[in-house]
Amino acid sequence: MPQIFEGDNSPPAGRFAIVAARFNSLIVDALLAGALDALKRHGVGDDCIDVVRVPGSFEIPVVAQKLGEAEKYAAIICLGAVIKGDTDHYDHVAGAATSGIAQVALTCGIPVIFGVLTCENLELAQNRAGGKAGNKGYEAAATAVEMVNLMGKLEQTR
Ligand code: INI
Repeated sequence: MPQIFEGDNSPPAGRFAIVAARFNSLIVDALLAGALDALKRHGVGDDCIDVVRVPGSFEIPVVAQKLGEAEKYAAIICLGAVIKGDTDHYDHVAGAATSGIAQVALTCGIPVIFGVLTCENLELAQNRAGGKAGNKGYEAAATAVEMVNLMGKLEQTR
């Protein structure tokens, strides 16, 4: 039998940072509430969570990178909502946030979780921020917990 490594939902070790955009704050505040709820349910105390607010999703990667470089956090959870408008601004903001967040994860070597909604309209975003499609902020934080536990297990094999 091969050895299988998988993260689980047990209370994770270490600190968590959440970087949340203020743009589309009605949506992002709901994602943030979901993320905090998930961390609490997984046994992460408030004293182990730092929340950093940034103007928009475009600003998330540089702040996530600064937090990652500080080597204080087990994971960083990025929350934002990019909603399509009349111009192609959406594509630029969504693309920069997506590739920037992915890059920070690889540069810093910790889980940097992509909890940025990219939606055609407000209704679709509402569905994903506590509506009928669940709360993607909650899911992002649950993913962070699983990944921290997985990284811990992989660390033990070194
Ligand atoms: N920022 C978002 O987080 N979501 C959006 O939908 C959005 N739109 O559509 O413009 C948005 N723009 C602001 C952007 O993130 C930066 O804050 C701004 O461009 C300054 O750098």
